[in-house]
Amino acid sequence: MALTNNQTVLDWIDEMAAMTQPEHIVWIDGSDAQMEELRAQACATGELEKLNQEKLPGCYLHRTAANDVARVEGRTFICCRKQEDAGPTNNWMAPEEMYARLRRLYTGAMKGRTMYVIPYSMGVVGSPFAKYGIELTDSIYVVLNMAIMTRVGRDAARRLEDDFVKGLHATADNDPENRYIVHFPEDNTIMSVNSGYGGNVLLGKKCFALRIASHLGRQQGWMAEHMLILGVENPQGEVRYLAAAFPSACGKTNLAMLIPPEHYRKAGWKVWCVGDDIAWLRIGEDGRLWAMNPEYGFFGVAPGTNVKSNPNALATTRQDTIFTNVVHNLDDNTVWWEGLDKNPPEHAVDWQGRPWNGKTSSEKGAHPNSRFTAPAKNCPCISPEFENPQGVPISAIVFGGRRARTAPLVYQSRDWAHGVFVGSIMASETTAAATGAVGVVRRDPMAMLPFIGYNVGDYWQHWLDMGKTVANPPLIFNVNWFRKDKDGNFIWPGFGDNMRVLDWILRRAKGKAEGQKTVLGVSPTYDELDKTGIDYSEEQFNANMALNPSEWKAELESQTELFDKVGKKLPAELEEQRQILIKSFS
Ligand code: OXD
Ligand code: MN
Repeated sequence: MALTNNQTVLDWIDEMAAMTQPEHIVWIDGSDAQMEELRAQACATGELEKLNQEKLPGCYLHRTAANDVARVEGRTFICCRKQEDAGPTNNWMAPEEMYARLRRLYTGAMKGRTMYVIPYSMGVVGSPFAKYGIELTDSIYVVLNMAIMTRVGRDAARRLEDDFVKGLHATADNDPENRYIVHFPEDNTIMSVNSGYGGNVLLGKKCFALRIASHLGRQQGWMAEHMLILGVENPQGEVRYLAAAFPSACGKTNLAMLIPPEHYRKAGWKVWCVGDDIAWLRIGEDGRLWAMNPEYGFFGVAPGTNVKSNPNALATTRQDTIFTNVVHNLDDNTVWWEGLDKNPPEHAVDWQGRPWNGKTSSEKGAHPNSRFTAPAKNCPCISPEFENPQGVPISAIVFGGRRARTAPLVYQSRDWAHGVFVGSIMASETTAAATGAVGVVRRDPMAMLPFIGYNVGDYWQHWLDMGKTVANPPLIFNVNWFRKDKDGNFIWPGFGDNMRVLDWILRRAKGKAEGQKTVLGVSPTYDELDKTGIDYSEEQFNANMALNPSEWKAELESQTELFDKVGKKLPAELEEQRQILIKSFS
């Protein structure tokens, strides 16, 4: 039975059903009974495998096709009327041409299958931030993942209005040659076909909460960003919030769930996770920037997650979690991945379903982009403000990337416009989260390169404009946990010790740390950085903070490639910032 009376919604569903021709249509009400029934069906067909319910209650395993394991940026499109509005960083095709191409792929694609109608909310239902959508899909895996990642069911359905975000996903033949992830921002529409990988098919996430939402945010005066949100509570019980943008698979989940070093904990410091991937930011009545995590769960990278790197994430995945493309340990029907522990199972199945012996095999058992989908409420450090419909006020914005050289551990930008420039020149070594070469440095402005739903030049202008509208803008910082010394070792210990850097950032935000001026802005002095319990000499600090003029000149020079591509849409302020820096390094 339909969960809404909204005629626009119902007409659209009829139209999509007429095209895809499913045998059945089922509305998702989000009830436990319905979810349980779907899990049982998926287990019966082999789409899911039920894991050891004593060790991992409510947990399941899924494997995607071997050619369908990451976001496909080359097949992701922004289809707006004018190509210029999609800009130089997006694939574009005229909407009518793309609709016609997709129509051919969707026609009859759900024959003999069930179309699930998932009403969902991005954000707490009823919150001033929240936005509502429907995803139509023929995949139970998608339904179950959406039910973890978003707020699905009746409450969301009640909020659907004519401006709801339409999403259509069909598994079709899972043909990589005909795989498309397409956004029509002018129609609030997302269409995904021939994939089953989360980032391509959980349409609430990258497609809606970043690409469509960034477009809406520009029109409506707010921002959708690829950012974690965390709260740092001091021993006096005051909590200050940061939003931080890092490219995919650069440790956002680890930072969002950070456990402070022992002496901080003993003194009463706590870190609260509000979100690990996406932040919607809007200006509050108090003139500050407020952030909300529109998601309801975590779609985290499994490899490397362990009791040391991220005990909170690991604890989060111990129940009601769907694992994708990890190792299946057949001895006790649990899961394993590289970097979980030093004891890989011998009697196991790898991410492609092949027999695998972790002690003897030279191949990886889990795919490097294997994932867990886990409810946010499982997280031991989930913020008490996670469900606050108003979100949380942001004291600092942090940009970062994975850079073996060039970028120092941390610096504060001179002001908002300079901070926007710092975000615009972000670069990182590529990871397995998207298809393509891994480890190559690529420009990834604000970690949003694959997620900006419109012209990157307009996006930067929107950032600059927001800074002028927020009466009390947060300070903007840049961090790099990944700098290496001349022997190729990481200089900074990272993980929980990143707390020491957050501590300095928040002291700056409160006007409590003097810092020292550098060409890039303000950096901590050696003394200002807490070093209790770690070996971190002044020499290491200097190596970590060093600004090598020739590396920086090359860095700023290489930025011209992207700036030139942006052409006349490039805000003059950003080129001015670049020139100022080039001069300072000359
Ligand atoms: C993600 C990504 O899955 O950025 O969060 O790829
Ligand atoms: Mn992400």
